[in-house]
Amino acid sequence: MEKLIITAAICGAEVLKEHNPAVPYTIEECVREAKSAYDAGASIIHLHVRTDDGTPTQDKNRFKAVMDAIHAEIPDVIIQPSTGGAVGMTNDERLQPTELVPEMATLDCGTCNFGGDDVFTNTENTIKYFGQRMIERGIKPELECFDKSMIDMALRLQKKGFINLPMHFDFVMGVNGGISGELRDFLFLRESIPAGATYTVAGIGRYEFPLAMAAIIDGGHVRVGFEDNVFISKGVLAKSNGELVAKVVRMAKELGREIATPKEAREILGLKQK
Ligand code: KMH
Ligand code: ZN
Repeated sequence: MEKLIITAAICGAEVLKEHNPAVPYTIEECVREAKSAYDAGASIIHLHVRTDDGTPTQDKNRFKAVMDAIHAEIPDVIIQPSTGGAVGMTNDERLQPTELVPEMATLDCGTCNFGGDDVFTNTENTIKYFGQRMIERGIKPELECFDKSMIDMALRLQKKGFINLPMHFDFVMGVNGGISGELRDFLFLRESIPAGATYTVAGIGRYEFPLAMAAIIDGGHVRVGFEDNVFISKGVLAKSNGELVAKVVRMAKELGREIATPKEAREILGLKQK
């Protein structure tokens, strides 16, 4: 079986220090959390950035400063900026990190409720616009799907030329407004992507580790991190993103699945080697 790519979503846009004091806001805190995840076995850092007071921003200068600082510490790690940003941001605001031409970036494949009164808006035209931008800049999209319909959207837009092959999906499961994180729903999603595609699964909250286990067994890949879950076990806060990654590494080792280095992750995902 292919080696396991672990992505660490270290920061997110919604989770706060009030939820877990180790959630990073400053550049130094982002570097600390990225390094803890990398040292534990993560090969990809899914990145949101904040101003020092914790306000989410898509400012390209802030992204550059954080990405440069992470790469100064861990040069080979794959950094995957978010183009989702936070609910309510405009498309062009969200697209700013693509100006830095990262190896990868997220591409959100549909609109969904996002808890409370929030709606995370990604119309078909938005997805086409983002997909086209990523093709022009040679950025590999991680196709974030919060529901089955978003896989269908991605497949349709691939046929229309807005997404290149091979496709790499991220099943984000358990958002309040998206698909649940139950095993039957995981199987539904993973059976809905074409042969030749890869996927990672991001289980929100209590779904994080059960879905990681399912993907480890299935030959998929895994995303963990504070963006998705702040607990290492029921009621116990994780001390770092690295602690969450280390748990996935232990699970994989028990099941005989080896962990991919960044170089191996690039091979699996078809990225250029650095
Ligand atoms: N913050 C969410 C509204 C992404 O990174 O592309 C969107 C999000 C998706 O986190
Ligand atoms: Zn994100």
